[in-house]
Amino acid sequence: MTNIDQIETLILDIPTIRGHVLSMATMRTQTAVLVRVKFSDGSEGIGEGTTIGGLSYGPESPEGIQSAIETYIAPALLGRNGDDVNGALQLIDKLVKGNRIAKTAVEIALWDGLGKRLGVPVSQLFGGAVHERLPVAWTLASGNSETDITEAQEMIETRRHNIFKLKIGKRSVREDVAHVARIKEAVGDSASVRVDVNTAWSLQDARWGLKGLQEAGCELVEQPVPARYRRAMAELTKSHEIAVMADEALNGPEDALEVASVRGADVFAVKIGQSGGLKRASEVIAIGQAAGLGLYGGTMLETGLSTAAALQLFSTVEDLAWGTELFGPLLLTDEILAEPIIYRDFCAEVPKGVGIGATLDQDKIDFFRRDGGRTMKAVAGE
Ligand code: MUC
Ligand code: MG
Repeated sequence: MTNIDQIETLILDIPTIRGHVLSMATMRTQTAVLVRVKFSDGSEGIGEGTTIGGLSYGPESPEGIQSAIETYIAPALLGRNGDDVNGALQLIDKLVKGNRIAKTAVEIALWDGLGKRLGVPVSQLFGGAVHERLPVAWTLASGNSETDITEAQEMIETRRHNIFKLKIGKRSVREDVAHVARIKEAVGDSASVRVDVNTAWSLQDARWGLKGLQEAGCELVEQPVPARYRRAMAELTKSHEIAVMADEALNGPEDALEVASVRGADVFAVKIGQSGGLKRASEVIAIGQAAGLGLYGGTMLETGLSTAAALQLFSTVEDLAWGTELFGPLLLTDEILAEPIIYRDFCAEVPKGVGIGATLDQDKIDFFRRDGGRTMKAVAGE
């Protein structure tokens, strides 16, 4: 039996290439919690959990993610059979409520270790990849329309992205609609323009907002109202042609079922971190498919590590009608993978190789780690 011998965590702070202006926060760095699981046969698995803008996006902070893993999740897993991923998930769900991002980081490391020991990519553990590459959106969020237009045009010319998600909700609805209309006019039919309001609007704002966005040629609006406003989401979904996507409303399969049952969205933004891991994300996907909803591969702006894990899962999904936004590594000033994910022809390539298909660049980890060298360790038998 291959036991779980040791679980280490550390926090990285990596600057972003520009300020990333969202309705609730402006990001200048991204913080990632890395997990390394060591097994008794010498194999290892790595995983990562991120949130966005400290505690401004959701209820888990990077420090809370690290603490949940160190204090509650790691001690429960030490000494268990490393191949029994489902058993580990059941145990963690019993002992730890919520804390989905912390669970995700650990679960990815377990899948990665299992894939490496079996000599297969993680996609194989989910039935096998049906895509080698997936379309990737870019988020325009400089806070300035002119800068966003220049950025979009460069992305189209270099064939890196032709799907753009605009972050809105910080300014008035009228100003936001004008901003979106300018960008759509500048890119025309060469790109798909979508927006993410990150819950900033009231239902009243959203009624006006969706009307204006639709007239401006915007194709989709993500989470216009707060996550708990399911009936408002249902009303907006029913009364406008523009697609409505649920993001913050989807914290795992139970939420997915409730949103689907009130028809509170046309599209699910499936995020591995928000779902509680690859397995729970696959359950969210199954519910979306069964309800006839569109699917989109979302991100919590992870580094290449969990972006690779997300690509493994999404590569197994037959129809991701709205593509993905797995551009996290491209928003950061530096790469932490020894072999970065390849982005070309408007797509991200699914990493080849075993496990999640990611190897860390140790020099970069040493450079960006917050603690300057003090890894937190839980060791079996101690
Ligand atoms: C979100 O709310 O979807 C995804 C892309 C991006 O720029 O921010 C995230 C979060
Ligand atoms: Mg979103």
